[in-house]
Amino acid sequence: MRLSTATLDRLPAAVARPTYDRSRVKRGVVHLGIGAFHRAHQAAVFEQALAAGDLRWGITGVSLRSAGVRDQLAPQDGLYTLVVRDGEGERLQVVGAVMAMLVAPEDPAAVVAALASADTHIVTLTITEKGYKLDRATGRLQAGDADVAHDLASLDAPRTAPGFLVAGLAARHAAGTGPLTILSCDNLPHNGTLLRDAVLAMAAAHDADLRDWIAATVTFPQTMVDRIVPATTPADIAALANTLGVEDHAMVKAEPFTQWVIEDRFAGERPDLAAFGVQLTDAVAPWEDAKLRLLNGAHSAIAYLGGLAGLDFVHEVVAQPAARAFVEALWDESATTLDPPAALDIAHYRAALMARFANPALQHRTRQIAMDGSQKLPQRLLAPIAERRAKRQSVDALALAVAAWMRWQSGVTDAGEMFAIDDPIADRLGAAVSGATTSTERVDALLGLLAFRPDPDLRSVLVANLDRLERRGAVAALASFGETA
Ligand code: NAI
Ligand code: CS2
Repeated sequence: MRLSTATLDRLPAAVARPTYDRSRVKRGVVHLGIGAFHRAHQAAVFEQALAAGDLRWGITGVSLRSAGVRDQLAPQDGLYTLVVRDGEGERLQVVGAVMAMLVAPEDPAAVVAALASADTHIVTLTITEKGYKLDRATGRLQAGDADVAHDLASLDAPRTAPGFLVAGLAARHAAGTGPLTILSCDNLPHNGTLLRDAVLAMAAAHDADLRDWIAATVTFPQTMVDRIVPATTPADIAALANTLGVEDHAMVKAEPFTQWVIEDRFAGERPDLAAFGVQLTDAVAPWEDAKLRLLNGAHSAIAYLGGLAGLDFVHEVVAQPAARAFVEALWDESATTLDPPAALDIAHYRAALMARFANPALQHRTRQIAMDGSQKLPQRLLAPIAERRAKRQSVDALALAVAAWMRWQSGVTDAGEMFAIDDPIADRLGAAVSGATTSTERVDALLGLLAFRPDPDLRSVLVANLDRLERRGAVAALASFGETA
């Protein structure tokens, strides 16, 4: 038996559930890319608005690519369980905010209609770093991408997120529908600006007036989003079924910590976000830099070094004293590149982060974080490296982390286990590795793909680190890092 409206009253009393009348909820939010993170983060905030009696904030969830999440949620009337877990215990909440699900390739017109609806005031996106279809070095739409080319030629049945947004905005413009706020919730620096650039470039290719109208009336606030939400596993679903007494195929699991910082620049209506824990501010960048460089930078380092060492989970990596000391050294380096907000105490933040990584109940896979490294490294590790090198400062820990990403591209762990590289430019990464005969050539070829040019000193540090990883492995590299640091 599945979780659904009909089975809600069978759940144990301790499980929180919607107390508002779902039949009266309007759909004020369209979310593009309804993966695990949205369900555990933004949807939990809109759920609070609904629970407080503001029934404008139901969500239309859109999958841009596959039907998987719709197929999980539809038989459950959009209901799913948010499982919040740490070493101390577990809190269960059935969330009712997702009122409708669309699968874009099945019915692109329905997605455009949802974006154009007068009820829709906010669009949120979690489409991963690669979903923006921007060449980050030039800031232009990826000319060689077939879906981008399709949407640049016609928006009759869009394929990309920028394409859908422009088609929806064109319909709003034509009908004189009210203003719209579009919130990128991906881990990208200046995510609002990047999304705005992509949307304006797509619009300009179709209609200069539309482009100007979007530029003048639609807002794309910057956001910083934070909550560790590992991919759900079949074992998670089976364990939850034991507790609930019904099966929930759409559950998500998350840590207790959650943070959403949004630039206070809404074009139209919004819920009382501050009342639900969202921080509204004029300056998101200092929050974003701290999060991307400390949390995500360490995450990527843990993923590649831990993954090479054969460790499956983040908490297993930080349980190793050498790895923990290395993460602290990485933070010592990255922290000097930050200009933290007054409300952020870096020492406290670091201690809290380490405790979050150590959460044994999350089972966050190093391989999940290792995905899409080409899209993640620039903001997490390369930006702080460039800034420290510009001041002639050492980058020993950051360089070992980047070298671990390079070693990972060989597709083999230190124990000889082969794996596939999961990255939108996996082909080019693989060719860069196999086409090079020395570690120096590999460093040059791989960094070239990220449009990053190291100075000569940095280049030799990277080569030495990659050499060490190739010859002796991640465990030895971490141990010797501790000896020399
Ligand atoms: P997920 O794998 O559950 O969902 C990913 C979503 O992105 C899916 O809807 C998928 O269809 C869509 N997507 C993937 N590639 C795409 C492409 N090329 N074009 C358009 N859409 C595409 O992953 P999850 O956990 O929901 O994370 C998604 C993003 O959310 C992350 O990449 C990150 O930027 C952000 N995020 C995730 C956190 C987490 O801990 N899971 C925390 C903070 C931010
Ligand atoms: C992780 C993030 O998968 C990754 O790359 O570093 O998704 C991380 O879990 C979140 O940013 C935490 O907010």
